[in-house]
Amino acid sequence: MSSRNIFLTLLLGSFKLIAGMSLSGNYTPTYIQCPSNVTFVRPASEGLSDYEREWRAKRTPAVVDSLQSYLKNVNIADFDIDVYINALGAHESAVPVIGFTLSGGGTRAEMSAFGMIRAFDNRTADSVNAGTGGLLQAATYVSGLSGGGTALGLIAMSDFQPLDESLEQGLVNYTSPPGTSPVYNEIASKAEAGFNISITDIIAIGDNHQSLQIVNSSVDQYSRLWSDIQSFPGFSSGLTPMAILMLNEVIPAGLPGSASYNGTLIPAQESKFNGTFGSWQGRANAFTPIQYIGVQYQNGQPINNICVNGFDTAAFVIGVAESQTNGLVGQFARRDKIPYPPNEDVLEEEREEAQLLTPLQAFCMHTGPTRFAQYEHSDAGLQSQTDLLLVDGSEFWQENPLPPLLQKVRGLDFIVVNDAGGSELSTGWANGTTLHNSADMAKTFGLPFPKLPSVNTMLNLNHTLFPVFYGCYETDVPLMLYAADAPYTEYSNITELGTDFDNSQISLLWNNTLTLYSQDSNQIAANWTTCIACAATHRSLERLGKETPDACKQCFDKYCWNGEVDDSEPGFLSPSLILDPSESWTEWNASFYG
Ligand SMILES: *[C@@H]1O[C@H](CO)[C@@H](O)[C@H](O)[C@H]1NC(C)=O
Ligand SMILES: *[C@@H]1O[C@H](CO)[C@@H](O)[C@H](O)[C@H]1NC(C)=O
Ligand SMILES: *[C@@H]1O[C@H](CO)[C@@H](O)[C@H](O)[C@H]1NC(C)=O
Ligand SMILES: *[C@@H]1O[C@H](CO)[C@@H](O)[C@H](O)[C@H]1NC(C)=O
Ligand SMILES: *[C@@H]1O[C@H](CO)[C@@H](O)[C@H](O)[C@H]1NC(C)=O
Ligand SMILES: *[C@@H]1O[C@H](CO)[C@@H](O)[C@H](O)[C@H]1NC(C)=O
Ligand SMILES: *[C@@H]1O[C@H](CO)[C@@H](O)[C@H](O)[C@H]1NC(C)=O
Ligand SMILES: *[C@@H]1O[C@H](CO)[C@@H](O)[C@H](O)[C@H]1NC(C)=O
Ligand SMILES: *[C@@H]1O[C@H](CO)[C@@H](O)[C@H](O)[C@H]1NC(C)=O
Ligand SMILES: *[C@@H]1O[C@H](CO)[C@@H](O)[C@H](O)[C@H]1NC(C)=O
Ligand SMILES: *[C@@H]1O[C@H](CO)[C@@H](O)[C@H](O)[C@H]1NC(C)=O
Ligand SMILES: CC(=O)N[C@H]1CO[C@H](CO)[C@@H](O)[C@@H]1O
Repeated sequence: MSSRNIFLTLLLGSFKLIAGMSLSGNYTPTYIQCPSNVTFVRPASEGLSDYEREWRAKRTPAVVDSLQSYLKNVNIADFDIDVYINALGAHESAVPVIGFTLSGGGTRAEMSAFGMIRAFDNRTADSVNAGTGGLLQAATYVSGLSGGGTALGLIAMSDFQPLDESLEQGLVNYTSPPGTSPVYNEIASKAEAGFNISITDIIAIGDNHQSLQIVNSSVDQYSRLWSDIQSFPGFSSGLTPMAILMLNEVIPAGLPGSASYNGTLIPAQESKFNGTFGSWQGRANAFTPIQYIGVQYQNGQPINNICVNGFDTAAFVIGVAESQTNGLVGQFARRDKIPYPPNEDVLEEEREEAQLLTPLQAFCMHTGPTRFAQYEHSDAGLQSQTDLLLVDGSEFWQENPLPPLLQKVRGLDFIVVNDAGGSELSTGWANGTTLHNSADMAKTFGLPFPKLPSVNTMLNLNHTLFPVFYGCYETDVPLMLYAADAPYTEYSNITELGTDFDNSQISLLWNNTLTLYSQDSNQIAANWTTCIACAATHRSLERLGKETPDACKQCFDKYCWNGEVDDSEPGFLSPSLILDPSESWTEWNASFYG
């Protein structure tokens, strides 16, 4: 993964491999006869799928067990954990539903996303000592988008193996491989089999080859499927959270709903483990099993009963989710909003030389067969399409994959929003704009969202430097912990396209994230980690009709936004290291990369 600076090199020359190479074919889907016992498309209006409901029934008792040990470690004063845990045993519907969202933002967001998962993992001794470890084990959902989706892909495909182990085993590997690599055979083979090839495939193969390995196994990483996750021991027994990727869809040019010649981007498709692919709102309003997304359906059925197996390789699915992060050719989907990148001519030449039939625009996003043609529950425009165009989840001026976790049918009580987008301020720090974008989208779709302060207020009250809670004093919305990436022990505003980090640099960046989430083991903010536990259990206690513990009331007073407004013009955010303000960015930069 993360070999982004070699992207162009690999792109040029890649398709020349098509002629005369021996093709391994592992990444290539194959045509099969459709299984007869599958419901190919189901309407979103049916609510959670049977599978998700069954999985939740397995996850819930594991969440209760995990909460018990997490709460014992955190210790909320004068709160009887055993009484609470017993109450949950008797009232399953009161068990808190906790989720994490991992933002986009390229390599920098990947580092932050890994650091966040690690910071809440009870298998990370530092995190347990700092008072945050264990919340991951109590979480039900993790969603990711773009860079955060890449990180989540690795994590989920390892069945939530502890990240320190993945780092040690070389799965988290940010060392650029030398020169061009022969893996492009894989793409050529897929093209020869008649599938459209796009930038997504190149990213899939170029970026995801290390992270999808199984250490000491001969299993080919490119043949591993996204849908394999449903059979992993941790996931299938309800011991790890469900991972969800957020993608975006483009309405093809010339079709109803597309306002532009170049296609119109629309949001919030989701693609989640075990399974399903589709959207709750927007246009699909339906879901389809991800195993069978490689062929066109009509009216909810594959045409001529022909299906495709192996289209949903993990590399490819993650590739779609991160297809903007390549930086050089990314953002094509919104080319109607920004100028073409300068290298378009080169791309076009390559495409022609390789005799790819895919038009350039389609080449720049995944163009695949639609599964919603003539499907009565989908939008009329989508029903009339033959292809579905998919792009990076971040390409809708959003960075935080919140929509999947805001769905009322999932009933989220508490969401930790890890925002490492870094594109808002020129220094690479956040000002809250993309969180507002999520709130706007939620409003459009009628999804619950806590009230937010304005961007100016967020900056003036330091909400993007120190994590903060939203929604504590509201009902019917999930409580939200908003944590923008900020410099605690390291200037983590590294470039989105960064590569070539060794393991010790990665560890330093992960430590920055842990320091943020634990507020340096509560040294920066007294009782902070207690407050996370308070927020995680708050809605659950409300459902049980229990009083909010005094310790929680006190910490909410300190760390929840209480409606205070300061809309004055904020100063420019260019913070020093919170733990060591004397170390300038220049000094840090020299020593970190030195
Ligand atoms: C469908 O049938 C196949 C073959 O009998 C079986 O392996 C598979 O689990 C079944 N799938 C479902 C969704 O029941
Ligand atoms: C972490 O949590 C899981 C689930 O509650 C538990 O089984 C496991 O023993 C815990 N591990 C550690 C190291 O605390
Ligand atoms: C990381 O990737 C580089 C380049 O692809 C490779 O040389 C190195 O062996 C990998 N590191 C580990 C620990 O696997
Ligand atoms: C992989 O194999 C090597 C050499 O036998 C061994 O040292 C290492 O522990 C193995 N790694 C894993 C994760 O099994
Ligand atoms: C579509 O992209 C082309 C190429 O950059 C540009 O000339 C054109 O203005 C775009 N169309 C719209 C409607 O934005
Ligand atoms: C490939 O893309 C073109 C549009 O660019 C589309 O017409 C065609 O149906 C696609 N083919 C497949 C196999 O998805
Ligand atoms: C916040 O970021 C957005 C997006 O980059 C920018 O347009 C806006 O001017 C910024 N506002 C402030 C107050 O920093
Ligand atoms: C914001 O943080 C800065 C740096 O830590 C501090 O100097 C300032 O007083 C804080 N402002 C508020 C309103 O907390
Ligand atoms: C991690 O950060 C903490 C501050 O929270 C610091 O005390 C510790 O030395 C750091 N660890 C490493 C390995 O840098
Ligand atoms: C931390 O919480 C404890 C228990 O509620 C309380 O006694 C103490 O005053 C709090 N400390 C601060 C600095 O708020
Ligand atoms: C990172 O942030 C610091 C201030 O916090 C700033 O001085 C530096 O220029 C930023 N680095 C980059 C690459 O933007
Ligand atoms: C929609 C779908 O693929 N559901 C599958 C999820 O995983 C379980 C367990 O492997 C299967 O039984 C379901 O068919």
